[in-house]
Amino acid sequence: MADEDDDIILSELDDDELVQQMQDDLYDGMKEEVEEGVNILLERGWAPYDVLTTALVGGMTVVGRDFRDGILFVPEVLLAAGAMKGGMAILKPLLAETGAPRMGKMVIGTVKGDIHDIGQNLVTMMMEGAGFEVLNIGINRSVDDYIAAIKEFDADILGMSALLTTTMPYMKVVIDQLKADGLRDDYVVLVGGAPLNEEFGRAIGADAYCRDAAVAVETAKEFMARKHNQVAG
Ligand code: B1M
Repeated sequence: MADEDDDIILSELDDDELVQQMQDDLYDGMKEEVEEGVNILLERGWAPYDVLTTALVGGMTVVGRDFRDGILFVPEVLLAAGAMKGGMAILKPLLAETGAPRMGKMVIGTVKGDIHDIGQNLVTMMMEGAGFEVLNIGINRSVDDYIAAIKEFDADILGMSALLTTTMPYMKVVIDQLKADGLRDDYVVLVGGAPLNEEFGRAIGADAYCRDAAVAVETAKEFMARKHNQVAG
């Protein structure tokens, strides 16, 4: 039996201590503990979005900093990512259950050469929560994958994610192909990912750069409202 002095009973911590402990557990890749923490915060009446941003995204920010500084390495970051996904899986149905009318359809995926998927999964969850239908085509997606998906899904919006400075230029390859195929004006193209910025979004010909999932939702709503107004007018 474990030494009880070393055991931390998550449910006995106050909210601040619990969030801190969850961030530590996420850092250490302790999926079950992170999941338990998520459930406790929800039971205490926290909004799913606040649990997501404060406890999970906050924890991953620390992981990212230490990964950059060479304190953490890929295997540890993978464990942290697994713990984050465990927490996100609990929140997903709650974020999606707004019962909002369908706002529009979006295809999203991470570009070729890039396997980071936490951010785009989060965008997917938030968009679904806001009433969008989302087809998430996953990671390492080629221009052909994107174009096939937007046609098949009859999407309004194409979302692309990139987390590496080496993969973000691929977004332009996709946009250029849309132009070459005469399809560019049929879709709103939104891009996001930690290394991007507004200037990059403009330079590659995207409609907008989205700093985070909440901005992606707001931006998508704005573009859909404009589209509906155009149709009505
Ligand atoms: Co990687 N990695 N990684 N990694 N990794 C970064 C991105 C890095 C910044 C770490 C660092 O050095 N500080 C660095 C990139 C440096 C650079 O390019 N300048 C890096 C590196 C170098 C690498 C490898 C090359 C490491 C190696 O192998 N030596 C390798 C590359 C693999 C590949 O893709 N080919 C690699 C691998 C990995 C893991 C597999 C271990 C793991 C990914 C696990 C997974 O995703 N399933 C991983 C992780 C977890 C990270 C960090 C730590 C965290 C990323 C994350 O999930 N953040 C990351 C450091 C960091 O970003 N601070 C890092 C949380 C997430 C919620 O945020 O993804 O930014 P983010 O998404 C946000 C917004 O950006 C925005 O909304 C989201 C939610 O608010 N957004 C969008 C994102 N996509 C959007 C799309 C939209 C709209 C908004 O469309 C409309």
